Amino acid sequence: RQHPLKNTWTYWYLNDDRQADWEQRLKKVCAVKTVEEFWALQNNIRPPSSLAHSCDYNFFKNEIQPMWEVPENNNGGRWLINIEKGKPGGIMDLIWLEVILSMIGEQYGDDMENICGLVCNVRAKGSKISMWTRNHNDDDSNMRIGKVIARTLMTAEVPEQLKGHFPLADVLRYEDHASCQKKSGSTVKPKLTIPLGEQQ
Ligand code: M7G
Repeated sequence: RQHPLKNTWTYWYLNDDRQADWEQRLKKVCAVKTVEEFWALQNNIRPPSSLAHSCDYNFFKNEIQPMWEVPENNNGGRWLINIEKGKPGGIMDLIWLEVILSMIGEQYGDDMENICGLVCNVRAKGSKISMWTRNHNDDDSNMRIGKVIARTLMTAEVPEQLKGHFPLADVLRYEDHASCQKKSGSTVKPKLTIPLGEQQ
């Protein structure tokens, strides 16, 4: 007998075909409804660090499509974790897995309703992992969510060879999607920030 997850989660992949339209590059990989299905997929899919630059992974809740245009995201925003260029790939893979486990494990209480999914952008200029939330104006909910992400990163078990890279990130920044669409990510003024490394 399998152990059902509270929500169904879908893995999506964005390929690196730069000639194609962005929406055509986005493919649904697989949906998981149980703990066992999740690990069967996780153990067989390539980790983000082995994707080519310009590819993305998305891990989204229920039927939510990982794009700005859909109703669940068009008033939304994201908690952004920047992964400095040059960090070992294992850091990105660890953050990706730990934050996914916090979502499928329903660590966010009532704020789960505000969570849409998790994105990993694999980029030569520095990769990004971000949790998308539905309402960029709900500062209280977004702040509670950010604190759980921070705690997740600060309490993750870090393998010996990566211990020199603790904390796994310096700061979490919350940005609304509308600002990101207008400007390149690094110049968006965040609405909320959470420094890591302090008492969470
Ligand atoms: P990105 O992949 O979020 O960041 O956006 P990057 O600068 O690190 O690569 C890159 C480009 O992908 C955007 O300028 C859009 O052209 C396209 N794009 C990204 N997202 C998340 C969307 C989306 O949700 N919808 C559409 N239509 N295009 C998107």
